[in-house]
Amino acid sequence: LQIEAANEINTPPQKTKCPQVSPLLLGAVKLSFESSLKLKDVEKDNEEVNEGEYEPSDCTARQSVAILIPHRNRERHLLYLLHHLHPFLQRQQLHYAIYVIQQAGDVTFNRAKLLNIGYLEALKDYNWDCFIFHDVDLVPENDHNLYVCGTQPKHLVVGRNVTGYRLRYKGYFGGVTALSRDQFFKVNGFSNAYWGWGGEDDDLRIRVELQKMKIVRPPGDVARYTMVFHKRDSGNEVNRDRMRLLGRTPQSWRKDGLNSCSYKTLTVKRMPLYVNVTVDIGKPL
Ligand code: UD2
Ligand code: MN
Repeated sequence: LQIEAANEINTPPQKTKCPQVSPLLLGAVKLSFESSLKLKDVEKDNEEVNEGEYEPSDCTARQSVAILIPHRNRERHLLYLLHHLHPFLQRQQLHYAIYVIQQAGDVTFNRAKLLNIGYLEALKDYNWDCFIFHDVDLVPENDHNLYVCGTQPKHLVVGRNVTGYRLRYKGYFGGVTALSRDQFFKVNGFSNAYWGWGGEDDDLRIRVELQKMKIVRPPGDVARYTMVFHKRDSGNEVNRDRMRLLGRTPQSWRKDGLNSCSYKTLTVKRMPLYVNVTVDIGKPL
């Protein structure tokens, strides 16, 4: 009898799967961008987050999701995003972690390559089901925009404040996208060849289409974002080669992507609210 009683104490309470629709969702929320906001405040508001990672305590999340943010020199934007994204993801009852992939040095920025690296590095920590490729300056306005993956790749940004909340062009695949581990692997990730601004998102769309997958989007009233105002960064000048590169994607995608992504990890810092991976990604050929 005593042994049985002891066993009972040691058995953790069984968690059930989180509900299909989280009861915590709020819908459209008013976003704030206070210039007085400090990292310490955001850390204090999110004490249940451990080294960028969180899981619901009372149910088992339906998906494990890695949020990948390419970054250099946008600290203020990162702070606003962390401030809004942590509670947003928790209301969706997800098991998630946020990774910030930081390009070292000042050679031309390469968003796509940083995101490939994020995928490869995050998989060293955990076998994530789903990856969200996320611009640092886009804050989701409505938590019905679910950060989970489905049977097809998803584009989560239909509209932004700066473009009148309308899709920029047919086939537009920029800003925030959700691909499962397998979907991203199947397309060999992003191209590593896009240095500077533009084209890399269209390249990913072509890869997805070549695999006969179809991009899906949530309804326009849900897939809304506020983009924090910014000018073009120095070190991220328009990529004048992008049209030529896009023309070659059907020939090059098999050799240019996850399987050819070479880089040097300089540091992995586990901060309270995110994992910071700083990398040397080399320079354009
Ligand atoms: C658009 C797309 C973006 C990407 C880009 C072209 C939307 C909403 N976004 O963004 O996904 O396709 O065009 O490359 O359509 N970054 C830094 N530091 C830098 C430069 C860039 O952190 O110095 C990161 C940051 O996460 C930023 C992202 O790269 O959000 C895209 O750069 P952007 O915001 O300057 O470009 P934008 O708004 O035209
Ligand atoms: Mn932007």
